[in-house]
Amino acid sequence: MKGRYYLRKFLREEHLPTKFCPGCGLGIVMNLFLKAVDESGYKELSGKFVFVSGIGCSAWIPSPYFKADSIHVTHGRSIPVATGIKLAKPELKVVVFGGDGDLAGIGLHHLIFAAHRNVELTVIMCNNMTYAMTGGQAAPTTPYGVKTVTTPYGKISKELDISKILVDAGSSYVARWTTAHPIQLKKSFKKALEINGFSFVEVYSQCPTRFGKELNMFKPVEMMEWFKRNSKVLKKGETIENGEMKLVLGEFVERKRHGYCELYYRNILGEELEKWR
Ligand SMILES: Cc1ncc(C[n+]2csc(CCOP(=O)(O)OP(=O)(O)O)c2C)c(N)n1
Ligand code: SF4
Repeated sequence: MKGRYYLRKFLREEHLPTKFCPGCGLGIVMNLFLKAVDESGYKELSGKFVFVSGIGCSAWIPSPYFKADSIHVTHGRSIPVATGIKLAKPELKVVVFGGDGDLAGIGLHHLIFAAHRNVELTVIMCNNMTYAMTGGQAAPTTPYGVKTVTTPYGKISKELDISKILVDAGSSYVARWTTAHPIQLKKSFKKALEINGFSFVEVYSQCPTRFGKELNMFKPVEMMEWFKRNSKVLKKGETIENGEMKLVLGEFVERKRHGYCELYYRNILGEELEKWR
């Protein structure tokens, strides 16, 4: 733990090591998120954060590992539960962790409406391009042409660009990186936690066990090198169109909008939320 003092602060050591496969990207996401929390000045998670997740490998990032209140809910339903928690306890940071299947497959409509309403949540979507926990079925995010157990002839639809949809839906903050871009990813986690509105960070994360083999990449590092080779960081002013490159990365939007919870308290309950900031 030397040099990783924040892990001791925020993780329940009795549950370590994690159950993730060796080389899985989810450990990188967990580590960088906790570093971002630490650098944002939080001394502890408990009493400040609530973590909500559905079902899937990615949903196991916060619990049982984080020293904080956390809840696992039905597959795909983390956003409505998180919204309810935020409305009842607006003083808490409510953070959702989930996979692309959970958030962008079965739960997609919840995600779009949370962005549209600008609910003050931070949502971290680990996109391993597959349903890893159940054996590697194709997800909406699986790229065109990739063979999986449910697309034996290769997927015949294009991957859904979730970040783009959530920019259009009205999110306050949207960014996308890969586990091979740790500095940018940590910075985006910090920004997402700071922003008062719906913030979304998508992370391409390697699943060597279930997805790597579909791409003939058997080592985690091969997938991370592939992320680097096949990605493009969007420059200021460029649009989020997926052109010739597969993985378009960057901070796609950062804007000020009133949050749903703030407006609910002001317009319906007649209370100002400023006192909690
Ligand atoms: C309502 C319901 N449908 C299906 C399942 C089976 N199931 C569990 S996890 C999962 C997919 C998980 O994929 P993803 O969210 O991408 O997470 P990953 O394991 O890839 O991190 C599915 C289909 C379930 N638990 N509940
Ligand atoms: S199956 Fe894939 S996503 Fe799940 S823990 Fe293993 S490597 Fe990670």
